[in-house]
Amino acid sequence: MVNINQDHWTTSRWEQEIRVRLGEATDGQAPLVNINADDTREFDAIFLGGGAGGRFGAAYLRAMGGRPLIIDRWPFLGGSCPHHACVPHHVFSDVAAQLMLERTFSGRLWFQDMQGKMVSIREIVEMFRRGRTGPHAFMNFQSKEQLDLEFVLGSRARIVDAHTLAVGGQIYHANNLVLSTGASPKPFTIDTQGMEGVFNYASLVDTLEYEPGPTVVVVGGGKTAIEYGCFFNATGRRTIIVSRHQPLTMINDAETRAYLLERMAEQGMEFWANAELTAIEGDGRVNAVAIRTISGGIKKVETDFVFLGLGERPNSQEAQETLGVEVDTNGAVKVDTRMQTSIPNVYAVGDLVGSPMEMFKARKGGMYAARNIMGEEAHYHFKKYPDFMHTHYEVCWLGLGEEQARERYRNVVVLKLPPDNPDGQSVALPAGDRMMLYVMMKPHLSGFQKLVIDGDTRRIVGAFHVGCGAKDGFQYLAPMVRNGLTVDELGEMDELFLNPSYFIQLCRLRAGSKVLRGM
Ligand code: FAD
Ligand code: KPC
Repeated sequence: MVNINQDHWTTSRWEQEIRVRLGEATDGQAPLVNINADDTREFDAIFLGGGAGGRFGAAYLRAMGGRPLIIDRWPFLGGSCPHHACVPHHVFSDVAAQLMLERTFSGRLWFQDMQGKMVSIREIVEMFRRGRTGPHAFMNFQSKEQLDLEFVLGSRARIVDAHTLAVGGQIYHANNLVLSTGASPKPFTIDTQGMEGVFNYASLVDTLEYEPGPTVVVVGGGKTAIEYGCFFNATGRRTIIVSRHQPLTMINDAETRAYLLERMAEQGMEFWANAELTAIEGDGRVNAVAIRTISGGIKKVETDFVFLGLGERPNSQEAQETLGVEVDTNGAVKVDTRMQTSIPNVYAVGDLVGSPMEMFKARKGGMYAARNIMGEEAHYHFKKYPDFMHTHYEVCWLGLGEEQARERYRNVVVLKLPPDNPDGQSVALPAGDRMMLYVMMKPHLSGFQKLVIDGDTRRIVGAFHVGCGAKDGFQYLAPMVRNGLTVDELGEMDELFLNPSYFIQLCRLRAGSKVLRGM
């Protein structure tokens, strides 16, 4: 066992180490141990899994004066997010947005002619695979040098009991255990074992070694399916989304959904809804799939690339078998508002405790577990949250959609851009950052935004944004809306004009009237 506690590696040194370790099989390697031998205290908690939940939980516990230990099978901290989830998803979504711009203005201004041009998926995946060790290295550097965290990395841990873990021949004890082992892609109903050419978000970035052909079939209708589908489409490939239900149901406003679906169709996306992939054909490598369509007939599609976006399943099996923690029907570990499982001194956080599987929930769950372990009584009351996804655009939403608001309030007022009018498609608004070329040359692609208001109380009850750059704003808008933000208060704010979301100025234009009117 090599203890690197007294070494102070730079990010470059970390990157070098991680690259070597990722190139080798994880099991069988000597773990990377960073333990302060001079600290004789018992660990307050072992965090099993050093992803968003484990790392933030450990950092918080340390900040409170406690002693956490993180154990992770990967040679880096940060977990799925930088390795095969949020970070590649954002790389691919950036590529999709950029390529939509290139294709829309193909041959105009300085844009190259993109007619019939297919961009390499493999090159983009390889670029990410090389680049991801940068964020990995920073996570280790920050955790050790700035957050003063102790950890054991690069080797799978085995749960012995509620206070004990075994890693690489060593035993580690702690007063508490925080399970933060995340989730994995859900298996498909069809057995795809040994069939090359079938990918999920993890295997895509870890194993793609060939250039996919001109047709991509994506299975699923959730965020990952649509986001990755838009990326494949933007590379110039025919992209068919096969979903059992209607796509984009997570966006709870019909007009916003319609705007997105129309624009995706314009980019060439094909939605085969109420359909099912029934067979994957090929001798060791996929060459075609069979799809039962909405009409009940079976259609065969030739393809060498199938992407499964079926959602995730919590990695709870080992904790269930060894500790007996209670899980729900989806395999999510059951926790109370203090993040305690059914077993004393065992906590669980992050994707392991079920949906929504989002970074903020994993990180905050870790923080609440830490506070409780450190003797506070702290309850995580999960609230409605702002959400986002990518198509070729960035899409943000919070609160009630217009239809939901009309069911609840008798006087719903809507402020939106572009406005309803017979030439609606040609209105060059909203006009915001990264959308200005569309504004000038293809106005109907310049985005969509909508504020839903209860006209009687003048309170904002919902907000929707399609375009680019509004995500930051939505983070801060959400708690204000929860606290009763009114049109008048929003109209008082100072906009950084031109800004991606026009909510402030739209509110100011109407706030003067006692009886609110829409626009
Ligand atoms: P993880 O980060 O998965 O950490 C679990 C850790 O446990 C891993 O490091 C693993 O190595 C370790 N582990 C498991 N078992 C063992 C064992 N036996 N021994 C040792 N170590 C073990 N969320 C957002 O908020 N924004 C996004 O843009 C976003 N994009 C996403 C895109 C995709 C494609 C996917 C799939 C998810 C995305 N998410 C996004 C969700 C986000 O990635 C997760 O919510 C988050 O990573 C969960 O963190 P976690 O700590 O619960 O799990
Ligand atoms: C590099 C980066 O910020 C994305 S990965 C974040 C992992 S963690 O900070 O542990 O939630």
